[in-house]
Amino acid sequence: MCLRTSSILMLSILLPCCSPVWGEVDWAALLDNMDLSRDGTIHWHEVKHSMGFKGLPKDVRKGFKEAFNAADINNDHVLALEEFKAFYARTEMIVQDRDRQLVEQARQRLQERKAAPLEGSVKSEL
Ligand SMILES: [Ca+2]
Repeated sequence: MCLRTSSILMLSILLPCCSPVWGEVDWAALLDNMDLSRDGTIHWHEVKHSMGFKGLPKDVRKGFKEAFNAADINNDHVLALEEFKAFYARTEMIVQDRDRQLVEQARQRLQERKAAPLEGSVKSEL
């Protein structure tokens, strides 16, 4: 999956109503849509209240909080437009890492399942 597609998927999770499927990402419009308080910045509670956030796994939500803090360059507890873009880039990485982990876990389980009958037969011969 290319970064661009992943970015759009991430936006779809948080903002399913307005994510642009094709064309350029209109960051200002996305920020504006998420900006419940209409102050031109994104607060953490606005991320938490965005559609899809509550459905994310706990570790991903925790990662998003860390990403929010990391993106908040000037430590004013809100994200301006450039910080908002950085936040999204970080959330993309979190989701991609998690996808990789899930694939790796599934692969390991499969290998363990394949190995299990062999171990069983070895034990029964002893
Ligand atoms: Ca800030």
